[in-house]
Amino acid sequence: MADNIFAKIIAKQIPAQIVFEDDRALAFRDINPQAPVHILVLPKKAIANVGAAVTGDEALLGHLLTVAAQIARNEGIDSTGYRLVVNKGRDAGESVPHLHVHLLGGRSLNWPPG
Ligand code: DGP
Repeated sequence: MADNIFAKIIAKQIPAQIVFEDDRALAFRDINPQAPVHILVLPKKAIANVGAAVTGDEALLGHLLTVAAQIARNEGIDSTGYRLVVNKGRDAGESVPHLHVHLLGGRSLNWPPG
């Protein structure tokens, strides 16, 4: 198992506010929310970042988006809108080496991002 904080959350070794789980994905509230709704959607498979995804991961990557959309409906932000963000590497501010999709909503979000 990869030794990072998200791998430990997936393994239930450390707690998180989980909002969704199935055999392929886990979603939980971000510890440092940047919006009223800020949820991270992860594959259970250890993929370090989007650049490390390989042929065969396509369905899993698509699953993360449909899970995020379902969570947005559950959170009541589908009609007002939301943003999905995947940070990759230093310039994007990626801080945890396990692929994760940020689901942000519940307020008006600036564009372009900083
Ligand atoms: P990124 O910068 O894209 O790698 O985003 C990592 C996010 O993970 C950041 O918004 C804070 C969140 N985070 C880091 N450690 C923890 C943790 O232990 N628990 C939870 N729930 N979120 C965490």
